[in-house]
Amino acid sequence: MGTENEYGGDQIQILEGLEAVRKRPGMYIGSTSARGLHHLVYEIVDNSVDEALAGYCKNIEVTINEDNSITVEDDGRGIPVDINHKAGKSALEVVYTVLHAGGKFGGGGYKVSGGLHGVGASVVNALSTKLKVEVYREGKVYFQSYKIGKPDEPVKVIGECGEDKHGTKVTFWPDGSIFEETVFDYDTLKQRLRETAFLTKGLRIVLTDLRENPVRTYDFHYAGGIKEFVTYLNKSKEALYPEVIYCEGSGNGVYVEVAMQHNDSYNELTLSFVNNIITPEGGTHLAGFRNALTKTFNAYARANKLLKDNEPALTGDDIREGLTAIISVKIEEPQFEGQTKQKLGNSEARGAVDSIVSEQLTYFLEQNPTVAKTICEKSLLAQRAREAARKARDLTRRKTALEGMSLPGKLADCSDKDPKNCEIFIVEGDSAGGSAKTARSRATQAILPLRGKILNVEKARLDKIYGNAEIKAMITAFGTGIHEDFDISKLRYNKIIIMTDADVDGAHISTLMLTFLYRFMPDLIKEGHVYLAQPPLYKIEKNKNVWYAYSDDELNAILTEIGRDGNNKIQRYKGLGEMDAEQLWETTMDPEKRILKRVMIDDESTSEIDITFTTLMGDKVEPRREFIEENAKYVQNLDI
Ligand code: 0RA
Repeated sequence: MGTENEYGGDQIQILEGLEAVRKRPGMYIGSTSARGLHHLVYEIVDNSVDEALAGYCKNIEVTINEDNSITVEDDGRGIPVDINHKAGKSALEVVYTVLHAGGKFGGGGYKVSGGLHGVGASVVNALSTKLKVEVYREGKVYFQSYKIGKPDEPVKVIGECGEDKHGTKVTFWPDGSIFEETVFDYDTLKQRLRETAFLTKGLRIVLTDLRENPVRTYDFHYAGGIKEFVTYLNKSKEALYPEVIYCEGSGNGVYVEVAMQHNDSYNELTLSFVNNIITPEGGTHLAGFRNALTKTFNAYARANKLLKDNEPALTGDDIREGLTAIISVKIEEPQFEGQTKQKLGNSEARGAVDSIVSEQLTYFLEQNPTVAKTICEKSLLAQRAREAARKARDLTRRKTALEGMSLPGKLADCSDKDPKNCEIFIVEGDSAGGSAKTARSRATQAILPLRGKILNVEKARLDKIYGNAEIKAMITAFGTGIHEDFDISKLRYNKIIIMTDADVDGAHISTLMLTFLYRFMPDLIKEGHVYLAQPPLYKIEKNKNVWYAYSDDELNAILTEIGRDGNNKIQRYKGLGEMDAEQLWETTMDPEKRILKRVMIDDESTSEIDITFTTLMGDKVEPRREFIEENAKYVQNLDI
């Protein structure tokens, strides 16, 4: 260094900027958990995606190196290296050291980095112990390296490359004193990079993990963009027609792309994006889409006598039953609203999406009358089921109003009426339910035994779901209602604990339960109220001492400690029913001793979660077999 700038005002500002990032990393990347760690990669990749959106970059390679550093290389124009006169230093250095410098060069175009955390390269640099960048431009290789965001030297030329080579290569080492964890997860990156590739038609993204032997690698490249995204999301479902409906156009300065296809399930999966950033809470673009869809299908159905004049209009819910859709808009200055800034606010997006979808969907339906008829018929069935479900629900509501809150007969409720202190165990089978009722702490623990397997909501329509006794029992016990009636402030228990046998059947029942909760009361999961109990797998006895082991590893550790002589009596628990009330309390229910696993979902993972549930619970066998084979290595103790 040793330039005059070192002590100049700019330099001091930069150091203050980096210091601010390191003091409050959460403000810049959301958190310092594994999620924040992975955000570093997305920040760097998003810069390269911007270059792709500008039309200059076709390939991005993301590599997890053996030492757990990350390298991102693109074949864009290369970050400019010439001296930026205002700053008195290389533009490259400015990009990596000045907060919010991204977007200052070039100008124009849509920027991915305008998004939720889109804070850019300087933040990644500030949160890395080391960062190196190489730029390939005009036959030269430029280089700069940094430690905790501070350049080691000015940008210099370190070699030559072919005249036609161009691009940027960055490697960074996340700072272990900032992040709770510094190990990158291949599957997390894979999922997000796949999504990015779907959203950027034609861009190739290659992910490689050099930590594994053999090396793992995945190549994402979708010429069809979001059309292929819809096909991917529907892969474990039965599509109702072969075409993916696609609308594209620009209006009000908004570039709009929509892709959609119905499947034979009863769930809607609509994902909306702004500048490649997912908007979990939707916003104006989603509102415009929904309006166009409802309007267009009703007009078509009426005009073609699929819906008679005296019949009520189809609702948006009817038309969206079984719909998988992607809405992707690009805007120069997106405005994010709502508490978590996950909702698009730009009003011009509503009109743009509405008019482009209305016009192109109307044309599509006219050109494809068979598809149009299939969708209208499905919507009419949904309308009838919804009507039947409404009647069933009104009946329950009226009953509740007349008789007051009538709790299910099988529920052994707790005496404390303050939900904060209360928990409910959903227990597999009447016999385990009996032990649990004896074992529990009556004041705060309620027990609801369920008989056998609950209904698979993935394969049932609303009216049937409302008629199911086990499901009704849960709904009334929880107190929240479901769907549009759902009100979390009425929740009667702070913890909902699913307690099943530690075997395949138990795992199946837990999955059915989670499917129900995810589809009908997702906020219970999102707000952290849902838990899985962990009953022990083994009981070990020796000289009147007792140990419990919750995994095979733990069993081995205990045996090593107490000695593997013939005097141990080891018991393998096949089910909750084999434990007496006292054992069940000690091992699984006592808040002081038990292990609970909290079920968590991430707003950004909606598509993978949906795929997991439909793969596990839907009709198609082949995707399920593949899923189980792929994941089998992560599952221990499935059964003995
Ligand atoms: C602005 C202008 C130019 C390139 C870039 C930005 C650029 C930034 C990044 C970040 C990661 N990869 C990138 N690739 C390119 C080029 C301006 C010019 O060549 O005239």
